[in-house]
Amino acid sequence: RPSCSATTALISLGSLLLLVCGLWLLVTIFWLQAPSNRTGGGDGSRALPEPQACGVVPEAWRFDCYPERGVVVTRELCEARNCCFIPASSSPPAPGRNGVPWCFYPPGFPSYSLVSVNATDLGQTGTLVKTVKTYYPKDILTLQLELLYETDNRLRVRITDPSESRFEVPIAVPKATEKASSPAYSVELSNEPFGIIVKRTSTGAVLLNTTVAPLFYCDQFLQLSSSLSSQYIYGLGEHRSSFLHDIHWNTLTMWARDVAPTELTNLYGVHPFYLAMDEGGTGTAHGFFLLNSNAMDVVLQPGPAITWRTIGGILDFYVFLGPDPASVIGQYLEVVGYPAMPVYWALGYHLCRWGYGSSNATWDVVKNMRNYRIPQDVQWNDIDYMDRSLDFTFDPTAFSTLPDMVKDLHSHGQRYVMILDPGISSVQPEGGYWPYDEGLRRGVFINHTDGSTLIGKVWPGLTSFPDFSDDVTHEWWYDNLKRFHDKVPFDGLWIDMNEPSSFVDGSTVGCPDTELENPPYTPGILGGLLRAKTLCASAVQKTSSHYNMHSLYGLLEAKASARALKRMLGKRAFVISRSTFPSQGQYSGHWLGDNRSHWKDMYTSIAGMLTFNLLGVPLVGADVCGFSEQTEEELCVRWTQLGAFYPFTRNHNSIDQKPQDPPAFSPAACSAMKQSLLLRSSLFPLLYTLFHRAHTHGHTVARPLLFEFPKDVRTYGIDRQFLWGKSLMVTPVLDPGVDYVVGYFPQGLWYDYYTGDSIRSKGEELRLKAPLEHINLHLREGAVIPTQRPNTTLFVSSGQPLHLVSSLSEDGSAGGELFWDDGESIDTFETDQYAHVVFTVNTMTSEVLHDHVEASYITVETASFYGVKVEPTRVMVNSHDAAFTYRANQVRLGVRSQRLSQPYSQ
Ligand code: MIG
Repeated sequence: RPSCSATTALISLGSLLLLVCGLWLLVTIFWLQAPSNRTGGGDGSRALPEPQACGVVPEAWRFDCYPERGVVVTRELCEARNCCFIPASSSPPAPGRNGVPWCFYPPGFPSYSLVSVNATDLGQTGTLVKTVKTYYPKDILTLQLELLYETDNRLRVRITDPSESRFEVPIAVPKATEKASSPAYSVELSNEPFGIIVKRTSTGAVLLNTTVAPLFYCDQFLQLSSSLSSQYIYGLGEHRSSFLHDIHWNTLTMWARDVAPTELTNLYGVHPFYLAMDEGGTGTAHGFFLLNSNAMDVVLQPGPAITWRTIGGILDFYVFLGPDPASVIGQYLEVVGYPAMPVYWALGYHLCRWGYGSSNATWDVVKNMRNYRIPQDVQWNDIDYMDRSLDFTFDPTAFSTLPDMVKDLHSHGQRYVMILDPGISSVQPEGGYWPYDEGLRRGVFINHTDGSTLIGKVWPGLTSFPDFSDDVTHEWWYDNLKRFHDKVPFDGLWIDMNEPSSFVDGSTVGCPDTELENPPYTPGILGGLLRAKTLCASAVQKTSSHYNMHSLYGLLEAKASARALKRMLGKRAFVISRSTFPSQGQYSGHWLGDNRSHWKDMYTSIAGMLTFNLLGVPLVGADVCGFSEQTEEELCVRWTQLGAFYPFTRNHNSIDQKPQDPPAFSPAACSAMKQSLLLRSSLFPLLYTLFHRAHTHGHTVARPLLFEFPKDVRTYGIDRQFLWGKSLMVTPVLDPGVDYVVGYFPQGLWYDYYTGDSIRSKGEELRLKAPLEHINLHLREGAVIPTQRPNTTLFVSSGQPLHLVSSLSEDGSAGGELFWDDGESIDTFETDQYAHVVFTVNTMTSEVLHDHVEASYITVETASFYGVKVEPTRVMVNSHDAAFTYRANQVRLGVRSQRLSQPYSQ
């Protein structure tokens, strides 16, 4: 049977030698031999498309028929695929971007037909058939279609091979039991060629239309295209880009990869999900999620349209109807899982670097921070703490005092986190190495197809890689962690290099030459090969081949790590992972990887942070002050200020760079950093409550402006500002040498967070003062924000009374809430061990919605009200006169440690 890998022809093209499929010839033979296989109309010829037919396809709607890289696509090659060849009028829009395709599918290019449809309990099922094979091997000519009307706002579509089971992503998704009763969507099926059109019932907006290009379903080449409802597309991580994706011939390749964040390159994580605004600027939004873990290209083109091109698994996708952006995210997270509630200290200030060199040097940094009374909750160590880079060891000389340092951290209410890499040394160090020996004994490592252990190379040298898709490995991982914890009582884990990363391609002995290693089509992966800087695609894991499991490595390691920590410590797990996949937020947070100490990297971190909030991993931040290259003082101050508003804030630095912890800078810079960290601690009650909302409702923590102002198109591209929750707007300085910043203020009333000064915006850009020690923060009208007196650790500050800040709307009202629990017990919400207080200003009331012993610990000491237009003559708290001051529209009140709840009695 015709197959690219089986049959090749050498075509000489001027001085260029190209190896391509001998396809035209083979297809012809097929037609002569099997004409009776064809069904449906058509004259049976596969003549080249008519030039007129090609010419009518507008450039924006040309779907690439020749996506192979490194090939100069000629008319001959293109026509061998029966595609249209028209050299485009313009050159590619940006280097690395593949502009208008010169070779594209003609109208009527062979695709599947829908030959039968039947109703099912949950929707419909149908059969798709096709008679003409494509130019990729192993076409699956009969497919099963399943439409599942799972909820009123969620449609699921599965296209599978009815004759053979194919790989499916091993994450738990909800199973619907009855068909949605009044879906917000309607589905139309096109028979010939087959296509799905999904519309929003209320507006008729077309959210999906897959008839725009042929469907491919070969064993290793599955492709689905659709129109997009608008040019406003978000998500599709992990990539370095603006928050709003450029749809101008932008190919986003997905395949977990260890590489410093670079534009147009596949990075550490894989998230085939997008959020899109509907057409017409109505503010409604929808989402799309392709549940597939294989290497893939996601092509955005100006149609606007999208193509999903994956090399394995099945086509299994969801459409989420919103209708507002925030509900789209909530609906997506219902499928992949809400993020875990973080342990309270996860939200504190983390300090780290590669190359402290010794435990005493690390300890000195902590002590210095204490001397300056700069907040610090967590101290970290990078790989230099290890003995010869071996996991579960520490350097007996340079880090001999590590256990003492960790005890000292604990006695100061601080925590300790260290790095672990998945690569386990396979060379016997002197004295043996239990993790490897025991791992071999239990069979936890990933093997070659011949059953031998796959050996790669990472920091310790030759390494084997645990297969976290196997529960046996989880148990072994736990045992290792426990043995190490008995020596060094760490509190959380930093899991790095888990793409998984290797310094050699595939393995030390290479990889076999198989279809998995050399698929007929390879997406635009950095390095050009699936095995580039990772394991062989053919390597064997418990659940499936590494070909299918590769991009799940970080997810499954995080799952093993979180499980182990919970079991060992009996508290919520703290895990930060470099590689991520949908549902990651249930197990870990994420940092954005190896950025550089550049202003541009600080700016792009906002898009990264916002995107991961959309992807259900709200505990996210970038290396503050920059990882590689030398930072500078001004950058580091501005970055610490911005970082104070990352949901996860960690200053981290590469080896051989000068120290960049706050005391390493001038007194003025250090004090500016300290102020921003104190500010962050003071906002902990708000931040913690937002994480509760993320955990229970799938809300974002760091939130793009468009989520709160979806009707204001001017917010759609904003990624230099963001919100915490719905009300606190952060406008950081992202440029050197300025003492002002321009920010966009959506229409409404805003208050300067520090002064209470009001701004009434028509929806305009404003120039704000921003001296070096200042980060602009504004409160939107109608909010009540719980804050606390800050201290050097959250352990201390979280015991302080509340100060409530209210920003009155025009009619004098405001509202807010507080979630409070012991900060570290597992599942406090699920087991009713929490307090939930709602604040409402009209006359200000606070109502304990959910009472618990936690509520009796909370007291309110002071309150500010922004936007009180007339000086009051009297202010009363619980029918007693209260002392207050009035100045420039604001009332500040002493409440004298008012309890929010009666002392708790059971
Ligand atoms: O090959 O552990 O992204 O944060 O400092 C580099 C050393 C390995 C990469 C991580 C970075 C960390 C570094 N690691």
